Amino acid sequence: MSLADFVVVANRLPVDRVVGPDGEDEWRTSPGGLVAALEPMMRSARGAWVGWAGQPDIELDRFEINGIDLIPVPLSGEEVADYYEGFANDTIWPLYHDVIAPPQYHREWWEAYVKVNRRFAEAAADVVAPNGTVWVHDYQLQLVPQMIRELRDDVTIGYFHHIPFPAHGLYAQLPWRDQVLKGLLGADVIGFQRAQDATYFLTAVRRRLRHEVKGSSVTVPTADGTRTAVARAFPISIDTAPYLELAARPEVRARAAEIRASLGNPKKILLGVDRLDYTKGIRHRIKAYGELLEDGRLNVDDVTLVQVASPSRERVDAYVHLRDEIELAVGRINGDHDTMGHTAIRYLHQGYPREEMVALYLAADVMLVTALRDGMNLVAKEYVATRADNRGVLVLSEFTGAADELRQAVRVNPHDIAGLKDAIMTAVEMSPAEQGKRMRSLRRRVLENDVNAWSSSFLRALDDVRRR
Ligand code: GDG
Repeated sequence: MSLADFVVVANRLPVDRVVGPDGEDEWRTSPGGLVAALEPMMRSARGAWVGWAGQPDIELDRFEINGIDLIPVPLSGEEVADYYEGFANDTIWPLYHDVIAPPQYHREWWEAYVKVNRRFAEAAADVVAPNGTVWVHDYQLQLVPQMIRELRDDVTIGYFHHIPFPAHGLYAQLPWRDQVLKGLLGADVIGFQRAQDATYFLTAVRRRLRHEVKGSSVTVPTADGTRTAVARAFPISIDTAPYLELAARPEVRARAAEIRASLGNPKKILLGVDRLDYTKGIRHRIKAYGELLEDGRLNVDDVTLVQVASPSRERVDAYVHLRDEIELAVGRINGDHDTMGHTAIRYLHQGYPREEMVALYLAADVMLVTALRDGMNLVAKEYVATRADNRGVLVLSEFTGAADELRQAVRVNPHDIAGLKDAIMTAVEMSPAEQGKRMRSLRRRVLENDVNAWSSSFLRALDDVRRR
């Protein structure tokens, strides 16, 4: 088996199984910013990607796609239920998003999490070349850094956390809080989205494990002395090139005009694009918008809210309830306000190809990002990247990682419905000159700090550690 100098470990492999032209199953790379950012590195440095192929109960051999070596980690149906839907998405996800939904603590989920994390760690340790580099991704795999270190002391290990890290008062709820901190501290560099996340993590390390913390460095005791782990912010971004390219394509621009026309050419189109998740503040957004129609500050002949809520985690109870609540609210608002020619909310519980998403961004006068808690929020950055016309307004929750960077957005606290209503009105009524001024500054920020800048800066930090 050939070894890899650079190994990415993530819950999912960057591929989807599709039915090919002759009815045969085949694999297609799933496009995403992470893949785009890592591809050059993967190709130049004998790279491999360790992850689950997305289907339970299948054993797959190592395979190659577009020059990337893929190492599938098998999961049984029960492990998907306990490790993935259970511990990752019903314990860690709600706890780390400030308990917007109550986290469920179950010992058998934790046991599955430990077992599956070990499987990922072993797969990575088997494939990494001597003195190679492993980059572990996200909250499904928090124990993997330390597990790899125990198996392979020679490799440099990075970990990036895509979601928020909670304040100590909340984190302390986790029955396995010390084990998770130790798991993460197996990495040489632990990256977070915001400076705040890194601070919360370092506070937990100091208070729970009593390790010495100086600035962003932690002194971690080892069997034969100590080592240093660094925890700091590396705000993630998007691969801007495909967004710029799609936004300039005549057929995508024509599609944007077609979308406007099919909604009855309202004066203003408001847009929300989210996975259907309770962290995204979709209910708060819809409530504020419904009240604006009710109050007569907005009129259904002039505005439409397009809400794309792409299906997500449909076997987790909290998501089933959320969907019911949102659909009840949408139905009520539309029932009260729709006319034959105009709808208040065009609600779409569907996923779309990227071309259609870009057409929607181009059609939207106002982009509503009202997350209650969000590691970064890439939708905000995608909207900004596509607006080469320097028009459009981004309404952005201060509880997103993106808010640290996108200072020229209209900032909101989504819990404050009155404030959210005022922010929506500010966006709807903003003059073109003001839109242009803000959008130019937002675009500069996103175009200069794209996903390649993010991965380079993380890998540079890892390299610094290696040299030390
Ligand atoms: C996690 C963190 C952090 C959505 N619907 C469709 C579709 N999307 C795309 C969006 C965007 C991506 O999915 C969602 O990214 P977000 O950042 O908004 O949110 P999460 O999925 O929660 O991601 C988050 C991120 O990791 C990266 O570190 O920013 O905070 O929670 O790219 O465009 N894409 C297509 N069709 C859809 O229907 N093609």
